[in-house]
Amino acid sequence: MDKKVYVPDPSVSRKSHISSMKQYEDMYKHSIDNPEEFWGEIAKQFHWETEPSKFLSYNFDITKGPISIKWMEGATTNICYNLLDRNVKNGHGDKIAFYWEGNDPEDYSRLTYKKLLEEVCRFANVLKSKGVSKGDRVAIYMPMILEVVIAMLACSRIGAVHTIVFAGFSADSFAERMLDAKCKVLITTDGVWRGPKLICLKEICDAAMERCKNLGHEVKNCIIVEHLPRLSVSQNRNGTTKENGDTSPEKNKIPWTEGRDFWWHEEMEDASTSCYPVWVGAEDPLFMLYTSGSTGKPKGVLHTVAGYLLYAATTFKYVFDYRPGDVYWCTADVGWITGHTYVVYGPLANGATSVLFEGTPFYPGNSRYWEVVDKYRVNKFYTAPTALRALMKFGDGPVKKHSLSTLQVLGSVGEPINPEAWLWYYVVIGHEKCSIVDTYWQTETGGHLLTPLPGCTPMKPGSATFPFFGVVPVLLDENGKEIRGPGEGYLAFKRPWPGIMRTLFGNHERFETTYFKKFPGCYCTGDGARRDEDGYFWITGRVDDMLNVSGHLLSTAEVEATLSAHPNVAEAAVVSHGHPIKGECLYCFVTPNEGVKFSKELTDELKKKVREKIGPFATPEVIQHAPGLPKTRSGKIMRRILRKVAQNDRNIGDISTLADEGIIEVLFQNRIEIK
Ligand code: 6R9
Repeated sequence: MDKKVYVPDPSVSRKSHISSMKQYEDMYKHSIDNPEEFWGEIAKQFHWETEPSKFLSYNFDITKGPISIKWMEGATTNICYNLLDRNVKNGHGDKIAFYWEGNDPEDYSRLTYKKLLEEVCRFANVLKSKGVSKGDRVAIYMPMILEVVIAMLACSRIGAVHTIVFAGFSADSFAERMLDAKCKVLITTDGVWRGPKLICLKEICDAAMERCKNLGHEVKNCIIVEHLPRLSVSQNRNGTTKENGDTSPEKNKIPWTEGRDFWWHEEMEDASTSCYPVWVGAEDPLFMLYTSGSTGKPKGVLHTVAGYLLYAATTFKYVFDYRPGDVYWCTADVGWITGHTYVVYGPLANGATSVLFEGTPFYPGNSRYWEVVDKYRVNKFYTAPTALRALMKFGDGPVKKHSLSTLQVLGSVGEPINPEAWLWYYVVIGHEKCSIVDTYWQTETGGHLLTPLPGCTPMKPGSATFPFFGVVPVLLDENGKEIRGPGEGYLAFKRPWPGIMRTLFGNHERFETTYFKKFPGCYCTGDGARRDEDGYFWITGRVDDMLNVSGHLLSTAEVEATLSAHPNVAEAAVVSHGHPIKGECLYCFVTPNEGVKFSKELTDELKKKVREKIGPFATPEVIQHAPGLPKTRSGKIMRRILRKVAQNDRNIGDISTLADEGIIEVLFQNRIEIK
């Protein structure tokens, strides 16, 4: 099945920015031969207060000195100015920047570019009044509401560095990040409804700020958006309560510290709607975002202004084939890099109209995504394989109730998309007329690295296909030797593209060691990949997830794809486990579809399938029932924990990124001993 190539519909190709592989190849070659000219041309559409003195300088080779990457050095600009003022000046002031769709379908609103600019200016003035200035770090712990975008852009308007922590992290994990970043101010909300569940964010923030204080760093101010007005019974600063018809007042009271805490709406009341942007250097920091290391403390990935702007804008334009009039929706939370680049910076840099969604795919029902697509006539949609697989479990019924006729481009990000999920996306969601863009990239890379282009790239289900402009991928073997032609190895990149991170905050040495030491001269992703006969790239997963069974090198992703291809399987994860004879063997975790019983027949069938598809050496040793899989809060399977379950080792280490701790015990209970 994964041999089939899906060629974009000619009617789509005719209209797309890049309509043939020939055109892609020419542009790609230009971006590599003359990056200065390629990116320089793109830079012209933006405002530069002063022009750069040098367009690109870098050292990617650690044996020759410290790693450094600089784009447009000497230029000054302001990213917020480029996203908002520039678009308003170009006549898009009344265009919708965001349609906001709340957790509750009855809750929705919209914001134009002009209004967004005003709100951003007001909040930038509020931040200034709290002593925030250029270079200061501001923590953001918020749900998907319009104020989160306002807060981010207000920071960038005054040169402050936002540090968003996904509002699902525990107080301790949040504190660790705020402490590392030495955040001066924190922006949050009183609480949020996630599906049917109410979460009091302010309580978590208080615990995190308390912990920071005990560890020697004080967050000076906390600004709180009142997000729950319809049910809120909140204690205001005079200690009085106001009630709006809620039946359980105690539950919704939020804790308050006089002098430190301020209501967003009260601060905004008198703030001016104009705020002159602070012109910052091209290489000044824009934001930092923590990403978990497999060991040790989280890494503060730092992105800078000019390069990130160029890359976010350009990838958004070409990968989603953006054109005026589009309604684009990326379901990612702003707490992740996808939310930064493809909910906020990329779309706004293009003057696009987006949907900002607060809810979940399952509330109030399993067709919520498709309802929202029809409601706003979304034509470009971007989500994660984990969401697709979760929705596939309920069959086609919830989808079929909706037209989805507006859809043109469907994006995927976060994990390899297994061919079944790809086909479901293509056939059931996209009605076989949409281009699927399987975008491979990382927090560290700022934007897409490998991806098909709509209407252009012939698609193979599960392949992230080819490099984006300016990106030079290589496959390396263990000794750093380049694998040319078809083959499998470590995925690395030979030179910087504008959106690559510049350092890990406060720890340049860790930055160099983690990404540049193993293969001098290359940025090492930590992922494995395969290149097929046609030059297509296939991500095989994290290199830690590779295994060697009786001398055969195998990626767990291949086995997972085979298992999840079974009609009764919803999801599968595979880890390696020590074996006295084979060296390593496959230990598999399988989640059956809704209503399917996990039986011996099923496991026998699955083993047979793997044997037929991959080879007898890959036959799973164990297939364990997993009612659920341990996942990060952004939906990635944590195979590290599964390895511990397989080994019966309860010493599972840092689980701050784990979404549901409860599942671990269940998995230990269901564990199967290898005979
Ligand atoms: C954007 C994002 C990065 C890791 C990356 C890789 C995996 C992301 C993928 C993919 C296969 C894709 N990954 N996209 N694997 N195909 N299309 O997810 O950033 O959270 O930093 O994760 O995710 O393993 O190294 P981040």
